[in-house]
Amino acid sequence: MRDVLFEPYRLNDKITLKNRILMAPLTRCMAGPGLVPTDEMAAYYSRRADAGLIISEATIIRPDGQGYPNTPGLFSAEQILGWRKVTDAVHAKGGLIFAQLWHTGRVAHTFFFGGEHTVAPSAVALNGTVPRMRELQYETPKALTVSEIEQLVRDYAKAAENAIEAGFDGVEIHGANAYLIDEFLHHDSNRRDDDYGGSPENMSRFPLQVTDAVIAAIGRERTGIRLSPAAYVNMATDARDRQVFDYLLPALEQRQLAYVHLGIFDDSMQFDYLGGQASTYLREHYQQTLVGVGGYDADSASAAINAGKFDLIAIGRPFIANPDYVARVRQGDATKAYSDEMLATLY
Ligand code: FNR
Ligand code: 8K6
Repeated sequence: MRDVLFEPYRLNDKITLKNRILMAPLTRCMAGPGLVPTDEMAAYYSRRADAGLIISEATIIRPDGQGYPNTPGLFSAEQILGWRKVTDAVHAKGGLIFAQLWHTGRVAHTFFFGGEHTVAPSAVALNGTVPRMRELQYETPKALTVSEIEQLVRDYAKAAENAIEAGFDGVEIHGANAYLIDEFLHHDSNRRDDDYGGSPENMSRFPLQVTDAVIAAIGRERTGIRLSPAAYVNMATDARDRQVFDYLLPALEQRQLAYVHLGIFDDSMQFDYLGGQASTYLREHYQQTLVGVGGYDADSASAAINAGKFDLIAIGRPFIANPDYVARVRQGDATKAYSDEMLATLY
């Protein structure tokens, strides 16, 4: 039954994966000064190069996108050179790697970039404090002007070009987990009454503009997107959000992306307003390549793929615990259990 995981999978004319196991994007907060990827990061990713596709840890597109310490960037020449070492190391072992492009929106903090304010669709603050830096209270963001939104679209496209220059095989737009793009897609964080808010079409406008700009920069074959139709973290639930994703998913389907990737920690969660699991909802509205994630092991992932629930599986925490995750599953060996203490080192 697990055999399905080891079948090659053709994403499109340009990219074929050697198996269906993706390494999920995993923030590790281990970049060096200047948010430059390190040699240790290159070694860490290359140890996992037998994944069908590695998605990098979320990587900020510009300074005011930073919401956690030492997260890598893709906006300076030094960062591009640092990533080049990572992509070279992964390619040398026959792997493929996409960069996850990130702006944290209102989950950013001026502490990290020394600016005057954070930015978001609307001036609605997140309640709470930055994880592991409990003294930092989230700030009320400045609502973006239309010209600032247009600049952000250009900045995503530039980061995508930088990713290709750094040797990445493509990019995943981080449109999930209550960060900037997702903030446009939910009523809790988007209270705008202009062309970017108030209706499913308007709330989808910025995510689609970013997608189109990235496609124009690097091609649809090299562009994926991660989405969280369920507001499950850093966001209040609003049943009207469902209509936004009902509109967005067919619009993304028309663009024939490399894939759509669910963003969630536990895909067994049920959401009334989505009619059940988030992955089931996505499959009902999106027929092209879909990546599932969230609490799966090799058996449950194979079963879900065989049942047509999604086409590829992303594995997160087990990949932190087991650099040789793919080999272990292939051989039927036991995998080591993940624990949070493992985040302290980059093995
Ligand atoms: C994550 N996750 C995550 N998601 C994302 O889109 N970008 C990111 O940078 C991160 N970073 C991150 C760090 C850590 C330490 C964890 C545990 C998780 C979410 C991750 O990609 C995945 O969706 C979840 O971990 C659920 O999958 P698993 O771990 O159950 O296989
Ligand atoms: C909530 C969904 C978004 C997922 C991003 C989570 C960010 C996790 C931060 C991980 C922190 C790792 C800290 C490592 C400590 C290093 C100590 C030397």
